[in-house]
Amino acid sequence: MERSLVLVKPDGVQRALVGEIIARLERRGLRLAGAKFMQVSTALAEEHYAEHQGKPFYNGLVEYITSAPVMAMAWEGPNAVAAIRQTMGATRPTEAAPGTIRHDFGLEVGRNLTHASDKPETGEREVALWFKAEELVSWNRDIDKWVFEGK
Ligand code: D4T
Repeated sequence: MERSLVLVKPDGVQRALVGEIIARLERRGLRLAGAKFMQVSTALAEEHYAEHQGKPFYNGLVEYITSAPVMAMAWEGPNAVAAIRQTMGATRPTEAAPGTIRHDFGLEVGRNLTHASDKPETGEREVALWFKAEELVSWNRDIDKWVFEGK
């Protein structure tokens, strides 16, 4: 079972799209493992975006993610990382496929509404960065056997 960090970024929160984004992930069949509504510190933003340090958009990225609260979540499921990135759509909203969140609600890469982990290893690392172990819930959902083939 893979895990991915999902952030509804400040633009998604300010535009009241938290429920819409959660609903799309729930309907996909993914299972929520943790969630918290929070103001991101500069230190956490810098650690989260460490791989982009030195790039021209890095400062804007840190300013954007700390500019208002975010909804931070851990979602899980088989192939969760690929499934969630598909539901989010390409990083640039104008390159995102119709029906994806970034296509349906976004226009600019610097206001692309969500973050999702890009690889299973990144998912584990990012969930551990954003959540303490006791903030994550390990549970069996009654519908799991109708969504997860191996259950
Ligand atoms: P995140 O990390 O937000 O889910 O985005 P992606 O995984 O889809 O894309 P990324 O790591 O390549 O970029 C991280 C973040 O930087 C912003 N960005 C990116 C930007 O403002 N200008 C750019 O040219 C690029 C490439 C958008 C997402």
